[in-house]
Amino acid sequence: MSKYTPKPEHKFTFGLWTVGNRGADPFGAQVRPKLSPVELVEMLAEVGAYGVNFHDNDLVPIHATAAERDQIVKEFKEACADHDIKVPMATVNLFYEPVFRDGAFTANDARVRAYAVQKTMRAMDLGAEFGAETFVLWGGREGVETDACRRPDDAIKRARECLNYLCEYNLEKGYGYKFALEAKPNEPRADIYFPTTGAYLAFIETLDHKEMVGVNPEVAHEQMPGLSMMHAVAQAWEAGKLYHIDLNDQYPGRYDQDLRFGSVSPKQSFWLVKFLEDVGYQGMRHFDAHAYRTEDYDGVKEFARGCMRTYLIFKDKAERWNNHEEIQSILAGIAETDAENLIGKYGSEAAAKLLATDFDRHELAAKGLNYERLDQLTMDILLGVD
Ligand code: GLT
Ligand code: MN
Ligand code: MN
Repeated sequence: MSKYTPKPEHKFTFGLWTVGNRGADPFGAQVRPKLSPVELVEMLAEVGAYGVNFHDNDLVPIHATAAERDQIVKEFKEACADHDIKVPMATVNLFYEPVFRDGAFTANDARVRAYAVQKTMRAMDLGAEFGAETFVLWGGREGVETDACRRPDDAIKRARECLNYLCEYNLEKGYGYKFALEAKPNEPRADIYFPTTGAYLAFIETLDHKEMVGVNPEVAHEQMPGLSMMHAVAQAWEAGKLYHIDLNDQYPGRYDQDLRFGSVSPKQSFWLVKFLEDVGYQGMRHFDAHAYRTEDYDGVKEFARGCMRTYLIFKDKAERWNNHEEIQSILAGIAETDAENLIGKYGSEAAAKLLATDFDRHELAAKGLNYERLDQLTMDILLGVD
């Protein structure tokens, strides 16, 4: 067993919609045959994943009768148990059906908003049957093509009303879910509300049960507009709000590509993995990506294995980075030692002392920082020559 072999403790998960993606895009039809949820669980077990996540309708078709639903749930539970595959996260599809063409929680028609809340409550019931602890909400349709349709602050108020309602339902049912809100700037809408993880972090503070709600940042969604995923993740982590993460890859400035983790931006992916490992993130490492349209299901397995392998390679390299003598000595040289004395907590005396201090800005600016060397040492590790 190589050190890059996935193990349950790595908490690698995939959505049914990821390995089950059939390669359709806006310009072309599906290229892979449909696999059932049970077959997908078998595949995930084969490649060594820890868990599987699903939208309500990935598992139970929207037109299923109550009896069909129960049968599907029973079979899927058995498959998960037989293959030791967990269901750590559940979510709800509020974007596919035509009824959500104007949004779900933010739609102008109050009946659509109510239907969206009802559908979410039922999806929460479904996830709870599998012991899911995180409930992701991605508002893909919560946006506009034209701002003539509503004031964006009304959309925010409506989203808050729905979230508050769902938190109460969570409490009343005793489900113990943590909600994880997933941002995306655009696609499928021209503009989506709450376009970044930072926007959601600010919104969460305005909720009735903010302790129950965090974020689910996705690499592709931060990198589409050219932002740093790692910085978004760090802010979420520092705020105690990193409840889930969607790992994949993306060329900036393009449509949402959901490419294999690490396949486009290995350096940024390395910093991301290093961050998660350094801070001791205990949550799921969920790959929200899919295989190229060129692939058959062997290619899909290659894709899934590749996501996990790349994560583990970066984890290994992060350890190497942390134990690298020269890197550590450069870091020690740039570490701040006496910030406490210089700034510390505000007080009249301390402020007077600070105002009276002489700083030699030329001397401060003259000190080389050695970041070029630091970065090249990082590159050497990443390129496998150190
Ligand atoms: C959809 C989207 C993803 C979300 C999923 C959860 S659905 O595939 O592109 O980013 O995480 O709703
Ligand atoms: Mn995406
Ligand atoms: Mn996602």
